[in-house]
Amino acid sequence: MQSKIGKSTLEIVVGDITKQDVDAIVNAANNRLTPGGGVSGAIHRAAGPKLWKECKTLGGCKTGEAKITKGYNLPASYVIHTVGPRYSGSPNDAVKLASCYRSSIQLASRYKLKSIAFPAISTGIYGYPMEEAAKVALSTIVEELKKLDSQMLVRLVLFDKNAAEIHERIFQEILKELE
Ligand code: AR6
Repeated sequence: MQSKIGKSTLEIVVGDITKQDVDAIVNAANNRLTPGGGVSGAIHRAAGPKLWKECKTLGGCKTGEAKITKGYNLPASYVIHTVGPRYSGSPNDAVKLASCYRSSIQLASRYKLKSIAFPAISTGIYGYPMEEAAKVALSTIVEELKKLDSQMLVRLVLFDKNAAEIHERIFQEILKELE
């Protein structure tokens, strides 16, 4: 599904983030920006070894912050690396997760990128419950897109149908509140 938010568009799809033909894909990274497993391992495998070479020069990344590299062998020109929180059940988890989405969109905007694809940050190895994470992700993306002067396509790429359905339901609820 997709919907207009201000001048921009937010869409939810089932798919593989490494295959997305957008200006930037977002990596659910760790603080040292090492390739790791999960979506990050898949992105590094698809981008090739030059991605890790560039990551090594960046001095890591703090939780909730974002750094940008080239996309190398990926269809996307750039990778935005952001580090989600490990789920602990404290209110700070949502603050940090929101900051990942906000920082990534703001970085994309500074680079004048027109399209960005996100995975569901923190919902794998870092253990964030999908529904709780979806609320934070979608409300933050909507908030950022409303503020944006330029046009941007934000695509949330979920790995399976169940995750996509959760995101679609929560997105509908947020859209209703916006009416
Ligand atoms: N495309 C889209 N989504 C994917 C893909 C893919 N190719 N592969 C997995 N997912 P995770 P985290 C989904 O664990 O929880 C790494 O080792 C997956 O189903 O990749 O933020 C880092 O180095 C899940 O819903 O990220 C860190 O140490 C979501 O992507 C740590 O894992 C995120 O799962 C970060 O953990």
